[in-house]
Amino acid sequence: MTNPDLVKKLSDTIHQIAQPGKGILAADESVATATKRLESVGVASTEENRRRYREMLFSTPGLGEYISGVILFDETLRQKDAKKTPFAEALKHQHILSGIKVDSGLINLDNTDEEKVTQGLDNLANRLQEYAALGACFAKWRNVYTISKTTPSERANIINAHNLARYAAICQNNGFVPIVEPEVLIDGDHNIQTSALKTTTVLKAVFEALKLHGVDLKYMILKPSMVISGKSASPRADIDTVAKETLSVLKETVPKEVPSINFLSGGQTPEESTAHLNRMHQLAGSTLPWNLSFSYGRALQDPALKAWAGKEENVEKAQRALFKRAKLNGLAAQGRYDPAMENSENTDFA
Ligand code: 5MM
Repeated sequence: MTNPDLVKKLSDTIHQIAQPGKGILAADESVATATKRLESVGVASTEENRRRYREMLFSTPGLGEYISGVILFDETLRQKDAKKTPFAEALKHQHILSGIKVDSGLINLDNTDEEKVTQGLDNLANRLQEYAALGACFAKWRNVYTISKTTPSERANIINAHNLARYAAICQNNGFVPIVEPEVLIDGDHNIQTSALKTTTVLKAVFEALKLHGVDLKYMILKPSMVISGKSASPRADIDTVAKETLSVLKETVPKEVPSINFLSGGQTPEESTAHLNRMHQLAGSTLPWNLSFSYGRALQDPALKAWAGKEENVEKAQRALFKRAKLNGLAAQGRYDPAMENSENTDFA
């Protein structure tokens, strides 16, 4: 990366996102996923209800104390709050940067056992120019990998790594910091050692591809899954083991040039994902080469979604629930969380 204007843009964005004690709110659910989430609390997934839900989240007082970036979906980046302020601008008033999900989802990868490949490279540079005009400065692309005896296959691993790296290269050359998200799914009954092995293979392929595609590691964010037992494994590894195994895999695979690692929550409960992040900091102390934080979707939003349930009279309660998770994760990102904090009913707004 030699163009000084691009370098300045990318390093300013990284600097703002990777602030200690702050993380990213992933609110980039596509219409299909947003529909599932809204219907789970009895709300019809109309464009207006999706807008109202996102307005409730983004207008949480003091959110910018613990959240430095929000990832949006295409529809949301084009929407405005009730005062007709575009969401990207409203977030800016909260000192929060706007990001955009640019992948267009998953399809089956031919000649594999229904493994997935992520689509969305077509026309990406042009789309980024439009997203920049709408106020976004970072992007996200998610790959998914399933764990079984035969997966991730070498084919799925390599193809997905190259797509992710091409996306990252296109982003950087258009002034966008890429969030590189290889999600190894929690589904299955595998043990944590299997998760460690498979996650290592995936991350190694991703960093080889990033190198091959000339991606400058200083201007990207890695959004990995934690190394964790499968959802239906019994017994499941405890907090200490998840933290140790995750740190060990990251130290083996992630170059120190990467400025920030922001985990996805991937189906962990809100409390689990906070405790795991916190334990990693407590174990590592100040020895980590990267900022280590969160980019949670469900683990930040679920309590707020349930409290809101589509009703205007619940907005403040819902915002308090989001603020509480943002604050506790902000503390966890510095190793300062204590599970006893979960019991404080009224986590005050800033
Ligand atoms: C793995 O999902 C991402 C992180 O969210 P969690 O912390 O809940 O795991 C999330 O950003 C996801 O990529 C978006 O919700 C978009 O998902 P869809 O399925 O709509 O592409």
